[in-house]
Amino acid sequence: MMMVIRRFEEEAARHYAKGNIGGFLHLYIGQEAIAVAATEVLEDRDYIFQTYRDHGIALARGMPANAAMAELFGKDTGCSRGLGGSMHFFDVERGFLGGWGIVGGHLALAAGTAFKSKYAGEDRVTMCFFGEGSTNIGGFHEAMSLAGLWKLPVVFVCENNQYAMGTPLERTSPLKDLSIKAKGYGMVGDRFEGHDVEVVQERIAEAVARARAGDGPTFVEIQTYRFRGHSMSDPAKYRSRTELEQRKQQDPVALVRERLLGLGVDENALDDIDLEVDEEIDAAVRFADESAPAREEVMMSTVLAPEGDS
Ligand SMILES: Cc1ncc(C[n+]2csc(CCOP(=O)(O)OP(=O)(O)O)c2C)c(N)n1
Repeated sequence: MMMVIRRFEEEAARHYAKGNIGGFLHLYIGQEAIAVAATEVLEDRDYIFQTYRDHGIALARGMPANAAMAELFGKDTGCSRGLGGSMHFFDVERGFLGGWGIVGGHLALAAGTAFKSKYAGEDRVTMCFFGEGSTNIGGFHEAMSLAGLWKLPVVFVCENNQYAMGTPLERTSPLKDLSIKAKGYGMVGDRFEGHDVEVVQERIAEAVARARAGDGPTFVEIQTYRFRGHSMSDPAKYRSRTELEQRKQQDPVALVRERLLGLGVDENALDDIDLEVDEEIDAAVRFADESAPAREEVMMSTVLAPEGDS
């Protein structure tokens, strides 16, 4: 799955450059271990929220690559009927509730679904992903405060990839360890590195178990790094080549390959998986390319209330 995400996004970048994808495109390359491990410990009935950097989590949650690529291409067969594009993936069936563009805004929505689950007595956990930039936004405070007070079944996952657009964390936060913030909201905090998929899975499972047992929310800070710019229009000049190269030494996808080889898995078997992934993504591009564009009547039906409705 980490390879699916990696190849999906490399191909998305290529088609963005070719002009086949419009709007914004924020890549998740380098952060894949988090999406795969975190969604692995959730049940199908659980809810997930993510920012605009949403392709990885959506794919890990089971969204078909076809529907994801078609959305990027602005096609009617896309997961949001081609109306949302990269930042607004949505898949109600899989409990993937977006794809949100307002930094910190969706944390309150996550507290909302968690409140609903608790109120209705449903065994559902909400997992909400966001960047470290969100932790300075008013919405973060509101959501964390109510979640802590009402012991809501939610896991707040801060993917600290070190930069909010071009601004490093030390220029926006007096804290290096963001997980300390959890204490102020009466919830458990955790903090760990995000490049090892097994570590992420083990640690995030603890937070999910806590929420499911009715023991309240957790704020998890996962330290990670994005290998590409903030979005496709960002050449990322605010960081050095050396820093980037050092971080790439901890490429989560390469680490898994190394580990599997170390365990005696046949290299050809891994190459076969890579080939299968290539085929899946190539097929998704063909599907997106050949699909019909987003339809005006669908767009109008989601923007305007039918005539006569008040
Ligand atoms: C309320 C709000 N302010 C500003 C922006 C512009 N903006 C988009 S992404 C971003 C940086 C967010 O960084 P972070 O939360 O660390 O997430 P990352 O992009 O690193 O995943 C900003 C400031 C926005 N979308 N919403």
